[in-house]
Amino acid sequence: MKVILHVDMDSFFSAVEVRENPELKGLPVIVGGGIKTEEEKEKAAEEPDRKIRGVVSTCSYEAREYGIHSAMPLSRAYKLCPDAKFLPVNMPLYKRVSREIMAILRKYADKIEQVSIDEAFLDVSTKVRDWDNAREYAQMIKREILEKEELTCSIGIAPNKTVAKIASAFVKPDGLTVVEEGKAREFLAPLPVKKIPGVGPKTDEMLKKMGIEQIGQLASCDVQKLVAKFGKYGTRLHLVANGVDESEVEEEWERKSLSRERTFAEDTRDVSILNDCVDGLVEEVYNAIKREGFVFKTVSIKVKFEDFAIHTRAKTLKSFHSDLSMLKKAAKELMTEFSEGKGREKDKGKKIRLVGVRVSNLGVVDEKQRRIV
Ligand code: TTP
Ligand code: MG
Repeated sequence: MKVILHVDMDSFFSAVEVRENPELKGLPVIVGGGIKTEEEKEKAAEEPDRKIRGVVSTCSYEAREYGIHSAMPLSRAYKLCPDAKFLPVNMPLYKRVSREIMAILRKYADKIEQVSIDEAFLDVSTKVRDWDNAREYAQMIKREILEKEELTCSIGIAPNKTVAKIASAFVKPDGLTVVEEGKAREFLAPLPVKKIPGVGPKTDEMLKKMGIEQIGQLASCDVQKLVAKFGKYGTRLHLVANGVDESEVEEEWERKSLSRERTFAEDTRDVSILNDCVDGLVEEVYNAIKREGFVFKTVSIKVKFEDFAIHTRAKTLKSFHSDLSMLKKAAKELMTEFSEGKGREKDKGKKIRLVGVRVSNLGVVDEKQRRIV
């Protein structure tokens, strides 16, 4: 029997801030901004009200009641709740807490895979006797994190990773959801398809057009129909909807690349739309690598044409970089091949459906020693 836990901390950055400043308890707390590029510093000097620069990284559940969420511009959050406590991102603090939490989790797992700063999969198959025992085991983990770190988390328990991840989000904050062997289909059936990790607004809409809103409908849909629409991804969607996921918990958490992509509402060849899109994706990728403390060597652009043909172009730099201007320059250069029709003859004149920006060949800067590891 395989038993997988997915542990995800509740409103992580803001919960850490509240722990450090208990007077914030029960208040709407918003963490965001504080990523200071040279460009941002100049703008901030002109406009000293820091509250309205940048985006929300996360916010407390009290702030979520006002409709505030991650990635929302801080200016909008400020309008929705001007009395909220606005705090800048204090990454070194959250990283330290994250390391402590991962060290606690490691003791409980046969194998552990950290997926982001505040979440991890644990394979506990040999540690528990049955599903009731797995629940008690997860309660022990929650207790230890609460006692040692004064933080709550939500845990999903299931026979595989994807179902465990969906289960951890099912009850939040401070949740614990167990999906026993053989119960995954039943658990997933009533949930909206966008609860499946990786299903974004575009896929959600395409599925809606096929009359599929709940995971149960996806599970009973003819897999060939899904393949016709989504290619290989259709097969994966169908398996997941049926509660099937064979992927293993991978011990070493090594992020190999980081990317963002966007599908246009309408296919386009408009150079200014394409360039704006690349700029936006570059900023998102940049924020993500900053957040996770990465430096990069390789930048790639991916383009999907209207006929679904996918092409990529990559550029590898001589050394590691972490600056926005370098990323922007490389991405722009690569994009001109597509946007200005300098690419392959047979792609000329085709409209573009999707654009992606990726950084790979990643390194991590060791803050103490200021070197790349
Ligand atoms: P999440 O686990 O997605 O969010 P959360 O822990 O704040 O809230 P939840 O209770 O819903 O799990 O992300 C973990 C941290 O990563 C989050 O605290 C802040 C950071 N983050 C960003 O900086 N930007 C983002 O867009 C997201 C989604 C997260
Ligand atoms: Mg979280």
